[in-house]
Amino acid sequence: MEKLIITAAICGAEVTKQHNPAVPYTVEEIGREAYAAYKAGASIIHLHVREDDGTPTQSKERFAACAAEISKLCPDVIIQPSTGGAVGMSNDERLQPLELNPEIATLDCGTCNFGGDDIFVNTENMIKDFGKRMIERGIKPECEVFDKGMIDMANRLQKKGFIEKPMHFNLVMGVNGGISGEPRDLIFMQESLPQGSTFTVSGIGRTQAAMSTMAIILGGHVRVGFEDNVYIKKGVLAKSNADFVEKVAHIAEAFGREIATPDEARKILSIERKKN
Ligand code: KMH
Ligand code: ZN
Repeated sequence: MEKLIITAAICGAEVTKQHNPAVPYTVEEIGREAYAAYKAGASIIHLHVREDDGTPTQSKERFAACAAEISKLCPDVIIQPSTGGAVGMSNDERLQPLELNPEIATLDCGTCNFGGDDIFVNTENMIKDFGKRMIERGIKPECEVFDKGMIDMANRLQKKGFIEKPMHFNLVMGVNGGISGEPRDLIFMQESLPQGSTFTVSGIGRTQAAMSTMAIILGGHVRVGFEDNVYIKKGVLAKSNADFVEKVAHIAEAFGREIATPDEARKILSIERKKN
C-alpha cells in the first residue's frame, strides 16, 4: 500500500478559542501549530487564516505572511490554502490565496447545509470558475466533497475540462447537512470515485477516529486537526493539532502503513514542488 499522507487542518474558519483555547489565530500561533503537526508526521497543512482576534479572512497578505512563517519552520511542507474560506464570503474574497500560486488548494464541489441557517454555497458555475483558475495557475485541486453527488459533479466537470486528472478528493464525512460518517458511507464514497483518483478522509467530530482508521485500511489518506474536531477523545480537548497527527500515526503503525514525507506526498498526488 502507498505511504500515508497526513494532512493537518490546523485552524479552519469556524472553530474558535471558545471551542478549544489551542486553536491558532495569529501568524505566530499558526506557524507553531503547523510545525508541531509537521514534526508529528503531517506532510500537508490545510490552511485557513485569521485576523489576530480570530475573525476569518481570505486576505492574500495574511495568507502570504502565514505561509512564510510555516515555510520558515517547515521548509518542505505542502501548504494547501482553502478557497472555501468561511460561510458567507464572496467568491472574490475566497479566491485570493490562488494569487500566491500554491501547489495545491481546495476546490469545494457542491453547496451544503452547514447547520442552522448556514449554507456553504458552491454553485456549478463557481466550481467551473475556481477549477479553471487552478488549471491556469498550475494548482492541483483537492476536491472537497461532502456528499456522493459532489463526487459526480467533480467527475462531470473533469470530463468538461474544468478539473484535470489524476483527481484528488477529500471525502468529508459527518458534516451537519452532508453524508454521515458511518463505515458504509465511506465505502460508498470510495467506490463512487473515478478510477485512478487518490483520496483523503476528514471525519468530522466524533466520527474522526473510525473514519481515519478506515481510510488507513482502505488505502486512502487522512486529514485531522482543529478544523474538523477539537476533542482528542470523548470529553478531552486536544492540546495541539500534533495530538491528532500522533494518534493517526500510531494507528497507521498498528496497520503497518508508513507515513509519507512531503516529497513522497507530492509524488503520490502528482504535484510538483514549487518554491514556498
Ligand atoms: N469553512 C468552510 C465553510 C475548504 O477549506 O475548502 C469551508 C471549508 C472548505 O473549510
Ligand atoms: Zn477548510
